[in-house]
Amino acid sequence: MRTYAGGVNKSQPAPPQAAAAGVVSVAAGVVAGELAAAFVSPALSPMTGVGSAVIDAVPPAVKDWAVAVFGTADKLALLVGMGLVMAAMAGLAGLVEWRRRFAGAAVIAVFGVVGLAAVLGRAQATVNAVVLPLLAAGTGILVLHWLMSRLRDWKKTGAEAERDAPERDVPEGSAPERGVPERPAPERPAAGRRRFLQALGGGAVGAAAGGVLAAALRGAAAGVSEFRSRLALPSAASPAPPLPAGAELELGGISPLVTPNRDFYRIDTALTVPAVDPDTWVLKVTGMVERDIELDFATLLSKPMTERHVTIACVSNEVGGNLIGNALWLGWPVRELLAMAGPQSGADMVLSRSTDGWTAGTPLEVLTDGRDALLAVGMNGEPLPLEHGFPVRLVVPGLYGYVSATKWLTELKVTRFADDAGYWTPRGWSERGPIKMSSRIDVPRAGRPVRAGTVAFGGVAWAQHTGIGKVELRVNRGDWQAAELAPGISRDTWYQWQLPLALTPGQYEIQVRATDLNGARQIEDRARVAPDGATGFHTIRVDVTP
Ligand SMILES: Nc1nc2c(c(=O)[nH]1)N[C@H]1C(S)=C(S)[C@@H](COP(=O)(O)O)O[C@H]1N2
Ligand SMILES: [Mo]
Repeated sequence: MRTYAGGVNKSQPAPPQAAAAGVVSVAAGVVAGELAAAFVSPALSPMTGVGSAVIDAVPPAVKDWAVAVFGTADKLALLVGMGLVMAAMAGLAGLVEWRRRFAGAAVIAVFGVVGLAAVLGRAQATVNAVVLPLLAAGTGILVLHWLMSRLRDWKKTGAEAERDAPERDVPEGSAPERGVPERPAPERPAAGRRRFLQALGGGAVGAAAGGVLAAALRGAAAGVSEFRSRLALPSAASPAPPLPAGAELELGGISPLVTPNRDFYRIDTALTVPAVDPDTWVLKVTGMVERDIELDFATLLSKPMTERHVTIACVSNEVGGNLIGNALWLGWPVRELLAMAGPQSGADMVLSRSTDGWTAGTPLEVLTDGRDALLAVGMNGEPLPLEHGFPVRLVVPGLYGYVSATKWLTELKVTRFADDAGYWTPRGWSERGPIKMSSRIDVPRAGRPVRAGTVAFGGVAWAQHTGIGKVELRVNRGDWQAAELAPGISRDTWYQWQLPLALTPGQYEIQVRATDLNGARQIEDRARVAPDGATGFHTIRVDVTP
């Protein structure tokens, strides 16, 4: 009887292999999410997000019970419990997918939504936090689709083989007709089975290997994070002056004067955030120096520390872009370390190197001219976050990050521009990278309509190590109007500005420009970010509605 020609018999119960396919698929998805989190930032782990959400949601009585029963293994118990629930759901996903295509995918999508809800509920919800649960669910669905098609092929060929077997019976003695090619035999069930099991095994081994890698990466980062959270920073011998009154404008939507660490832009080439153990960390000063120096972390912390606000920026920051941030840095002036080493005459560059081999070439002059170029250990009152260079990084007022701000710092080689080049220089970026003066409109947000009347404009302007003297706006290329400029923290930081404008309904083009304390004006001509930083006026279009 051919009741299911070529297909799968839906009335048959789903084979147990379908459940196995579901479990392997979900495992692959979870591992994809965890691995991506381990690379991008452990704080984004979807599993941790869900686990934390469970902990938050559980009533205190249940928490007490869990601690009483499992003691310090309560977190482990939670993870094991989550694993069991997920495995059961995953098996179910496989079984229902067998019955109805996409039904299992829908179950996996529910995992994704739960993960999403968990990460969105946490304080540090960023774009990446949203991407990871989606990546995990997408991977799970793809793997499920792949395994189920192998499983269907196997079960189908099994069915076909049975069905076709009598037809292919050739009467004994009669040789196949010459010249007529034999009909290709349907794949034997054994081959289909082998192919499915290979796929299942491959998926399982891949997920396990990825899981081990993710766990190793997280383990290393966790050890260093633990050290970091216990670390007490020394107080500053030279504390930052208090913020001048009025430096922070009261204008909703403007960038905060000091950028919180969790909002601080992050740029680097590191695929995984380096986990540098401060106990074994040393900073070497080498090259054209009278004395090589090795400085360990405890010695660095014992030095008289300077604390300063410095606004650092990325050369890839577009006009109006957000690859810029202002933080309170704590560190030992790098000029003091260089003075101990004694640079030789002829040296004009310091090639700083990170633990992962990245380098920046900074003019020796800039590091020794008295500005607050720091071997920084603190950022906004905390040890450096791992992403921002823990335990030690360079912060140099006035230079783009790619020629100065080496994170996970491990070596300073005193050398010459003629002999050495930082990482980005041979890749099409300038040897020297002073930050170009620029200004930005933060409010109103570009593209967001505003009500007619008095419209508050505000933003930031920067000309590091020179300082901003004036910020002006113009409407539809009319006359420049001076904005209120808040007192800057120092010439090494950005300044806030604001200007209320009376606008009637219509469409407007608003532009901003800055002038520095030497009277030099921001460059109007547009330049791209490569090779040494963008120029041009930040220009926004504003729709004013009645
Ligand atoms: N080790 C290392 N340090 C680095 C980089 C890098 O790729 N690797 N990028 C630099 C660049 S281009 C910039 S703009 C700043 C950014 O610092 P942040 O991520 O703390 O904002 O770090 C600099 N330090
Ligand atoms: Mo950068």
